[in-house]
Amino acid sequence: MAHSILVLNGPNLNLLGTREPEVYGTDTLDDIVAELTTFAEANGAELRAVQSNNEGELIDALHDARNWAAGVVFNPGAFTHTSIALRDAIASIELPVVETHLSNVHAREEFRHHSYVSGVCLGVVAGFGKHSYRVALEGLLSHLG
Ligand code: CA2
Repeated sequence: MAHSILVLNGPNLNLLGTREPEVYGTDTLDDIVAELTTFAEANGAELRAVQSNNEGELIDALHDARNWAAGVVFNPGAFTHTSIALRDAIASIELPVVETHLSNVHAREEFRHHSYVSGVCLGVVAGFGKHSYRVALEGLLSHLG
């Protein structure tokens, strides 16, 4: 049976491809999701992608994932470094979540070095640009078997 996976993206990631290409690349979020969908289909998985700039909506999407998803690839954007509420949501849903970042947050400003969510995630992928999403999905699918 195909695994259903939520690909969840947080604040400002809807602007990908428009600014700061040296940090985040030139692909739009739609480009990344389209490429990831092709990879997922080739590997027996189906994706649903959600992006929100709103912390509460991200929490709602995680809660809703309990009803249909086998796991989550999640780039929480800057909420990574601020949100205990997202950490609690991830811990409460009891689904494997892979924290995913385009940039290597540890090679950037000090305030990006700490993540509130890493400790409740299955794994963390950072620094491979758009490829971080594929690596995260690959790891998640291997875990799910
Ligand atoms: O590297 C990542 O994926 C981040 O999650 C991206 C967040 C940042 O706050 C995290 O520390 C690391 C920011 C996303 C902002 O996206 C932009 C897109 C286009 C133009 C400017 C920012």
